[in-house]
Amino acid sequence: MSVKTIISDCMLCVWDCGIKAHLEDGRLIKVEGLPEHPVSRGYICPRGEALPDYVYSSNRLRTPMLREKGYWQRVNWDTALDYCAEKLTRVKEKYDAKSLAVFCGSVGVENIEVATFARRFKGAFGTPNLLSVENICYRARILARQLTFGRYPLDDPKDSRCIVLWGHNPDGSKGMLGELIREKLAKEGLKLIVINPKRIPLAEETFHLPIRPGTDMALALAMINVIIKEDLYDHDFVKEYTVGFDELVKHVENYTPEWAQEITWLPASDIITAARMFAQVKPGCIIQGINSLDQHRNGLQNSRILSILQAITGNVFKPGSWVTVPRIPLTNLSFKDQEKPIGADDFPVFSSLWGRQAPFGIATLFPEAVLEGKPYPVRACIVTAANPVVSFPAAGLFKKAFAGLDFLAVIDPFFSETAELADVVLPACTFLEKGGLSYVYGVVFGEPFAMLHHKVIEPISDSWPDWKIWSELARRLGLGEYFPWQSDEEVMDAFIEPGDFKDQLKASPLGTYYGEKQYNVHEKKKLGTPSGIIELYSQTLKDYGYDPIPVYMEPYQSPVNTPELYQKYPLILISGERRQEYTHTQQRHVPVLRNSNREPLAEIHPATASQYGVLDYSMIRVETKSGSMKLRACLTEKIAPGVVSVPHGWADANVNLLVDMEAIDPITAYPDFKAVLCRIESV
Ligand SMILES: Nc1nc2c(c(=O)[nH]1)N[C@H]1C(S)=C(S)[C@@H](COP(=O)(O)OP(=O)(O)OC[C@H]3O[C@@H](n4cnc5c(=O)[nH]c(N)nc54)[C@H](O)[C@@H]3O)O[C@H]1N2
Ligand SMILES: Nc1nc2c(c(=O)[nH]1)N[C@H]1C(S)=C(S)[C@@H](COP(=O)(O)OP(=O)(O)OC[C@H]3O[C@@H](n4cnc5c(=O)[nH]c(N)nc54)[C@H](O)[C@@H]3O)O[C@H]1N2
Ligand code: SF4
Ligand SMILES: [Mo]
Repeated sequence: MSVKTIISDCMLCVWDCGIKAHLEDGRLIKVEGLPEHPVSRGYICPRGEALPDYVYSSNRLRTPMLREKGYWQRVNWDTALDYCAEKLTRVKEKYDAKSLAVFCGSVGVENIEVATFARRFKGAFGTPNLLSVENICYRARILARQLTFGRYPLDDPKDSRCIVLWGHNPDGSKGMLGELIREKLAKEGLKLIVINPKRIPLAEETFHLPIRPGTDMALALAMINVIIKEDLYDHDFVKEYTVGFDELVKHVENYTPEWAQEITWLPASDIITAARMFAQVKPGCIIQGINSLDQHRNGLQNSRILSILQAITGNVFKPGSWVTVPRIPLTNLSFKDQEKPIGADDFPVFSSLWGRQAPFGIATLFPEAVLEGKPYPVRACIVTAANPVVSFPAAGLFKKAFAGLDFLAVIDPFFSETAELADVVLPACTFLEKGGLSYVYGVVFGEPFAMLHHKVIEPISDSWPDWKIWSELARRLGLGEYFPWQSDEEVMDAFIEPGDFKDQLKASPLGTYYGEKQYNVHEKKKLGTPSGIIELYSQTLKDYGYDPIPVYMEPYQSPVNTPELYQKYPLILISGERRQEYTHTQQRHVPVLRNSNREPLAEIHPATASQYGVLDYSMIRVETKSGSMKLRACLTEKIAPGVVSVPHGWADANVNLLVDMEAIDPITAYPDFKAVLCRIESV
């Protein structure tokens, strides 16, 4: 028996933890964390440990599948790809190239190979329509920080003395951060503020503000009011490096803690304490939930106000605050769009900030483009590394749109719910079956670190890496010249120019730093904003007709904004808190994970449950004005009374049937996943 261990990293979710993959006779038998990995430091979550079961799952797609007259047939690659090429050619001739959309999920954004090839293909085909989770997930905060700082700084918790976990539960969504915070609490007496309608594990012994969902902006404005009134802001920093402070002072005058108390369900005294703590214990960083604030009709401004809070306390570009890292030197393999993607005209800041063209359109407008032909018809779609009929809001509408296309192909290692609607399904291999590059650490951790992603096993059955699928399809469309690569290695070489960095990566199996965190950049050079300094007041937003300083806005559905609806739906639904066992809609078929998290549960406070006669673990119906679903209740005092928290990603109990797109953010088109009015009843 031959035994082998391969150092690689897990790409099941965005954090890319280092792993040791143990093999016997070429078969993966065990996966452990990699203590030498400087970012994940040996951390591994249950999904990582379950990788052998995931990768060898009997649910894997083994060959391409073609649907003919309603029946699925296994076919070979030639048949499947010829069919796709013929359909795509027909759609292009009948409409034009831009009637094709390429749709990418979170893997399709984070995995450089999956993302790059999808992008390159759409460029070569001639459509500008790359649609992705960019406008439900991570982009709003990037944009908000760019608008404020002219670049994208990230929290630097290692060196912080005060951390604010704002709508973020690391134990569910970013385990290694939870470990780091616990170490700092034990060793360094870290001050931790948790702002969350739920008492998450890290809130147990620390300062917890159980806020009303969707009202974070009110809290932030009131904290700024206190910091200014009590003269706790960083005078020198504000004077030297920011623009718009005088306007900010006037702006927050009436946003007092007493005003915010009414709105947020938090006592004014706690708001004052939080403001003082954050302004006085330095360095400090707000670690913003990736989307608990952005997924709101005022989401971009929610992210902006946190940037302003960080700036006026001087917590920028210093160790332990928010810092930037250099960009990794990679070759851009995308084409420049010749036409505008859907949504570009209506969401100009999202689509092009200061002349930098975003390479994607507005995914939440996809149903409108398919079903109503607005702003022009989208008639064909290739979905890769995404399961939008479950993961996107207004799930019924998305399903209708995917079902209504002239042609739908899905590239996935598994037969997803979106694949069920397809004409052709193409079996991709998982990240363990291909080599690549892991570089997202700089973008999501602020660590300028990268490693070569080493292939662990051979592709299962007849599955192919994504690059090969796109390349072979392109060849059949006469676009082969743009896809000359023949192996994982050649693909990697295309990303990284030969030279020192490539040599360094190849010589470092455990990964390597490609640069250093950038401190004090504001002192050294002009920032990328029009003024060259930090913009508390954004003239850019003003010029586009948006608020230059964030104004508080109630969630669209709320006791205050829609009191009549509140009469009928007197509870607040929040959706999508992450669980260790699953990445979004994935892994439900992995027995060890399913055994530890069997079904979706609606978390409800016992006092709220008793008002509706709901017992623990009993079946309930959760209903919003858009739809209803059945699932079991989990009574817990951890969740604020009046709030119902439902996880996302469960195809048979899809919370996105309850979330609509009636009020999307006017700047980013994000939907509101987090504060929707609902009611519950026993069934
Ligand atoms: N296990 C696992 N990890 C993941 C993922 C996964 O699917 N599974 N997905 C990855 C991806 S793509 C993303 S985008 C991130 C998401 O990461 P996050 O958005 O940070 O998700 P959570 O850590 O679950 O934090 C959401 C928290 O916000 C709270 N919350 C809800 N509404 C509000 C509100 O209005 N205000 C405030 N202050 N808090 C609120 C919830 O109670 C919950 O504890 O996770 C990543 N990590
Ligand atoms: N209600 C609610 N809904 C939400 C959220 C929420 O908080 N609340 N969060 C949203 C967020 S932040 C996100 S990012 C989205 C995520 O939404 P999606 O990205 O659509 O969800 P996933 O389930 O991760 O789908 C990924 C698909 O990629 C496939 N896949 C895995 N590896 C590969 C590969 O190497 N190649 C290919 N081609 N396919 C692969 C998987 O099998 C799976 O079918 O969900 C969103 N939905
Ligand atoms: S799934 Fe778990 S082990 Fe894998 S990258 Fe994400 S957090 Fe790390
Ligand atoms: Mo996400």
